[in-house]
Amino acid sequence: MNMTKIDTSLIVAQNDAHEDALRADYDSLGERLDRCGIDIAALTARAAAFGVAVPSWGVGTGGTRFARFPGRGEPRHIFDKLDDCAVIQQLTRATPTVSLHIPWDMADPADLNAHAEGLELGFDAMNSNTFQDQPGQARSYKFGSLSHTDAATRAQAVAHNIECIELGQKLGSKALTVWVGDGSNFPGQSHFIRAFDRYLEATKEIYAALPDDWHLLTEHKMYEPAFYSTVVQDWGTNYLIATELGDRAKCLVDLGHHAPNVNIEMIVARLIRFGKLGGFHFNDSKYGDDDLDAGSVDPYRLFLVFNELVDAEGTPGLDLSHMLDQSHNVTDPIESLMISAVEVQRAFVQASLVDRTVLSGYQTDNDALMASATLRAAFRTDVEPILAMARLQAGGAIDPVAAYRASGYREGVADVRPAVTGSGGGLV
Ligand SMILES: [Mn+2]
Repeated sequence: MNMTKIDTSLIVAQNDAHEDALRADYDSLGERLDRCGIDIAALTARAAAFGVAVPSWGVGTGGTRFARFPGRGEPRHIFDKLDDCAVIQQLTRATPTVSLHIPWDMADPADLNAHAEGLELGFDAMNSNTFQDQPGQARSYKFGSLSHTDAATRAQAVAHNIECIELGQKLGSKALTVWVGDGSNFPGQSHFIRAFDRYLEATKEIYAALPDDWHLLTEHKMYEPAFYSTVVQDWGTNYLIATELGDRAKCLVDLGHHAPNVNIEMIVARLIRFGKLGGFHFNDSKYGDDDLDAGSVDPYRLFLVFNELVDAEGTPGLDLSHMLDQSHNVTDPIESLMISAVEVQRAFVQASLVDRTVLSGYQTDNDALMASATLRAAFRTDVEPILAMARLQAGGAIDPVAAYRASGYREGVADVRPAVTGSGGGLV
């Protein structure tokens, strides 16, 4: 059964209106790339094979700590969320998997599998939640979880993470992402060494429960919700954690979780070099952990990150989980996630255009100007015809947002999904 959420004939009709122009643009770009020795068909196949996971929490409207303005037809539960994720995949063909957040998405694994299978979706990394208290929870995370001073609270957080692994095993997931909000708001509130030791001890218990073919992805974040110190605050601490735990422990890089102006692509290269890069949460930011749409503020930085990833292709053991992690406050989440998935895919394809032999020569010769120009030449190349052709060939939409708007999907679900004012935001 293929439960397509958008009528296939509508997508075909939409594509028919754009196809002639696309083929002309594609042929023109193909000729240009051919002169550089690049086969556009091979590049299109690379684009088609690329995927980034949609976070289940992303399809709901986010909020800030000031307010939350609900959108129309917001998903009521994980099955609605999966439906929305299926729309994104159907139109972009770049998001074949969904990353679940527990307990927000807790449901019978058989029901989750059946629903996802019907939508032709898979499950990516599981995300645990020990940064807020859940109804009926015995112990509070107000003062931390895996690093809490109270052993029983740490044990509760460990048990929750193991529960996430066990559910994920039934869904075909292969990774657990752990982000904790643990930290302190005042100098002196927390003993840095003891808090980190408690975190390591607890996380080792989770690692011990990790299946052999899984990764444990730890995610660092400089600040928030704690504003003076954070237990897992930067990539250095994250690297120490992954090294202490073992080979299957890797670092997850959320693009918004660094100090302003930090050279993230260099962090990526360092982690690759030492076998500890595990994956990404893609988003963009201007000031802090803004969770804006990927590539919306600094597309060149996104390109430079992918420049490192493409350069490192073939590195033994490099097996990355790509996920979006955004909060949508003023846009339709489905539209934002479609655009963001395509932007991440675009950075990947642009980075694939870099002539690495030529670049390496400029680096050896210390030709800074031409080395930089080599990267910019790739970044400036408009690869939209490649992305659109990959979508068309896979049954997606040449223009995903236009097709989505023409489908009336949001209006349709708004009729059956009552407005909500609560539910989780998107701060992770
Ligand atoms: Mn994140």
